[in-house]
Amino acid sequence: MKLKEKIQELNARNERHVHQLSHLGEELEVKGVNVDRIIKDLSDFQVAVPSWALGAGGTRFGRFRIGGEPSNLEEKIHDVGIINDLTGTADAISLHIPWDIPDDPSATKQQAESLGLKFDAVNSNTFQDQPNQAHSYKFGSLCNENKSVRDQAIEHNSEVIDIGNALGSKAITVWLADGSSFPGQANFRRTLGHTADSLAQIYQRMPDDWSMFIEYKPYEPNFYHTVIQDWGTSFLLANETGDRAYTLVDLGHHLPNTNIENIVSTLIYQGKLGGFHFNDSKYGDDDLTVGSIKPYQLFLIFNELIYGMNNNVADNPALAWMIDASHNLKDPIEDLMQSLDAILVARAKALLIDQEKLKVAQLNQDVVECQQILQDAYRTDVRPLVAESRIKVGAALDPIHAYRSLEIRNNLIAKRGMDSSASGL
Ligand code: RM4
Ligand code: MN
Ligand code: MN
Repeated sequence: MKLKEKIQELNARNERHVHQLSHLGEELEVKGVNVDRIIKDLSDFQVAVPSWALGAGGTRFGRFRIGGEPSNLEEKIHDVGIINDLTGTADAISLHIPWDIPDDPSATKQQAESLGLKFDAVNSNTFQDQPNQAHSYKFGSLCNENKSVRDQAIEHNSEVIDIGNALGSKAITVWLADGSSFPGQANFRRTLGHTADSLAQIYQRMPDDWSMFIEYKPYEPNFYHTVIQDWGTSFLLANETGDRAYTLVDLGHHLPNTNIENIVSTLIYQGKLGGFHFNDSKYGDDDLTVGSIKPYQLFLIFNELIYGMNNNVADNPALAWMIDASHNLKDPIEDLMQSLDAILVARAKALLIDQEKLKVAQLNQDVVECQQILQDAYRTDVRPLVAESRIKVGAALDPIHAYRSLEIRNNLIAKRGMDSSASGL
């Protein structure tokens, strides 16, 4: 029996869900909420899974095997197919080059299509040296003072674009580790200038219908200065690079307490928000499960994302959504499904915000009422809506429960063994 059919069998036992949904539906209708519209929005919402997320993640101190890890791209795509069947929320893969280079792009594309998957933004990697590489990125890549190093990094990005193009991707994400660890080591102006020049050259190599997403991060791996340290620097570079260059916001790439929802709002206002990497963090780029630490922040971010796209004065394009987490302790498939669920929960709560009422309260400067409106939405248990959005597209009412009761990890271990390992960090 196919996984989809097994899911249907499990979904058939759903009396509790039916009861919870009708109860919530009645409550929300009294408030004037269009429940079907929200369920449809959630069913349609799709988030890409990066190819590096399917294996056990590691820290610089160690890595612990989970068993049945995918050891090649084909197996990784297969695992994303499992996640998509169970959740109905993950219809795309984001490839990381060179960790996952397809030997035969058309066969890879076909395999993905047969599982209902497509390829989202491709990611380049100039933060590690690869075997037989002529020049080292030890002192930076696109920012490097040495032109040969910059040219090599530009060439790599160009190859990534070619691979992505063969797979049907429409965007490249550039995240740079470039910077310096000691004061005086690098010249800020020159490194930024080199980076701008290099990005412009990569931009030239993109097909006309492609976009470039420029990611920022305040620190790590460099600890003194990062060339693209914040959204302002990314925004500046995106503006200089071209119309199809955008800023990418990764939730973990901010100093503690940064108001990320404010950043999101400003970028959409300028039509420059291109992509979004979901994760959660307590300290830095922790790459933890979405919604595991700051679910209220995620809700506030979704509020701005939804408001921004509903009031899209600057024609911001549809966003590329991706989970960018690392799975050191949990089974990656389970962890990714928890993240996808948290994303839908936050989105559903944000969709409940009565924007008209909020605007009136804001204009009346009724601070208490503004907070009531947000918290009334946030405190609603929307899980029945999220479950229903999955059932509607043939995915599992409860993905984790389905995954466990169908013993999917054990089946993968039986096929791939305990010691298989995936490429990535
Ligand atoms: C970085 C950044 C990038 C991701 C790498 C693996 O911190 O978040 O998006 O490609 O990690
Ligand atoms: Mn990221
Ligand atoms: Mn990161």
